[in-house]
Amino acid sequence: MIVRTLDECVDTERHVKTETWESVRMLLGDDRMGFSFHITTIFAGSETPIWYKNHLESVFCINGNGEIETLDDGKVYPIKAGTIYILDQNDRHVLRGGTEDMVLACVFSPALNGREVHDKDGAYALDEPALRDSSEQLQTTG
Ligand code: 9YT
Repeated sequence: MIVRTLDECVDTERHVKTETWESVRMLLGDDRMGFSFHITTIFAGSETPIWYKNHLESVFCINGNGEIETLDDGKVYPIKAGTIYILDQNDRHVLRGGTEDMVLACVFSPALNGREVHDKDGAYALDEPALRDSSEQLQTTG
């Protein structure tokens, strides 16, 4: 079994920061689960175009508010604590932070490897290198 805490992962290699969001990647490809798990914060008032061509993603809102627009049909869905959205069609979308930061629990399949950030289309490549130092995996035993 693997046990980690959010506090142990914050401000390590697992913590990826951009202008509109930051994400703490608590479970990654080298854990060999077939999916990754992240706690992501979408900043209030921000807008992020995303198109995960290579990944499926499910996103559960823990706190805050915002909205998601699916670009193929122009539909806008509010997001608040308790909402899940499931990108089962590799849907092109825009994620907007609301009046406060939106805290999300995200699952990606296949797993991310560590340091991915969006490319020009808002996608992650499939061949990103894994985190380099396995001693930073913060695995707790015993
Ligand atoms: C919800 C979402 O897709 N946010 C962008 C960041 C992503 N969740 C990640 O890399 O952790």
